[in-house]
Amino acid sequence: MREPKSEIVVWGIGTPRTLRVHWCLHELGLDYQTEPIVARTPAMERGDFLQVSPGSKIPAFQHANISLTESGAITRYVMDTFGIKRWGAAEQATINRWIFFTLTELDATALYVIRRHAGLPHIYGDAPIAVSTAHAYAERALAVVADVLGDGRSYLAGEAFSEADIHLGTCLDWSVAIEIELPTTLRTYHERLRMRSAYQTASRANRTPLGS
Ligand SMILES: N[C@@H](CCC(=O)N[C@@H](CS)C(=O)NCC(=O)O)C(=O)O
Repeated sequence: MREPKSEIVVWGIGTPRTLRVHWCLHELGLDYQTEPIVARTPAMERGDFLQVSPGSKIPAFQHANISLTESGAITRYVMDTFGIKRWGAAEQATINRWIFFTLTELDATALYVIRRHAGLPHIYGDAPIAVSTAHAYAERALAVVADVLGDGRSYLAGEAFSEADIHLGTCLDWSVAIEIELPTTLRTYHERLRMRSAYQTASRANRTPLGS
């Protein structure tokens, strides 16, 4: 196993999912080292990367003796290990609910289906019906979170920012990039997230050399 040059190492830049990890670390003001692996490039076959991410997926993460993949698991670990705020069980359950909802109902079931079958058809196959139903499914999932935020709260868990906002915020970036129209409530919420200085510095850290 390679020796990390600093205590925390983030593998991966350039996607909404890698942004989640950079953003979380910047929210907590943590120093870390970036290994700028870009999806679907030869770097994803490097032996040192595959030791940390055996499935060849970004983001991946190292701290002390732990290596992790899965953006949701990484942000949870970072918050558990370095976060100052401690939530009660009911609050944490609400946060977990929106993390799981965002990662399964919005990311995996809708946005990634669109990405695979509209954005990368040469790899995953052209599937126009899957893409159009995934668009409808994304809009349905977005309506659910718009409804939650519609009571005027600032963040998913109320007035305090949590990692659930990192996951939803990056999915909103992704939705906007593929021209899904957001309900007004989500546009306002999205703008609130984008104004955070940690979001802005993390976005710069997550940029690929080509800015794509
Ligand atoms: N569920 C994983 C998804 C990871 C994932 O699919 N990452 C993409 C980039 S966003 C990737 O590594 N793609 C390269 C490939 O599938 O070969 C997470 O949230 O971390």
